Amino acid sequence: MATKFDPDGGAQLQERKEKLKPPPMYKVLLLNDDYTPMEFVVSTIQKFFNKSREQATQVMLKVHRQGVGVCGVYPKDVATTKVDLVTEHARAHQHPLQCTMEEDG
Ligand code: TYC
Repeated sequence: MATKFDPDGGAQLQERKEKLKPPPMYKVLLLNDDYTPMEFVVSTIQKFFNKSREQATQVMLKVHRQGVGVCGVYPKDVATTKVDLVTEHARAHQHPLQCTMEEDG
């Protein structure tokens, strides 16, 4: 409805809202390797991705069998921090586990 204070009845606001996209989300991925112990991968997924032991085991087995698996999907800054923390944790324990991220969708 057009009024003295809003002559176009909110049309400009509506236009801007329609162009606003939600921020892109990023998948955090684990990659398989031949050396990192399965137990270390499971405990790492539990620790950094807030998963139960059962959920973490499923993700670990998927990575082990298929080469890659998704641990979670997050905004870019959160995903970047998770990749850095997991990589640091793996290196601190001298495992070659690789964690990376890619845009979702
Ligand atoms: N393939 C490893 C092994 O047999 C286990 C493993 C699973 C390593 C997942 C990395 O992201 C990984 N010990």
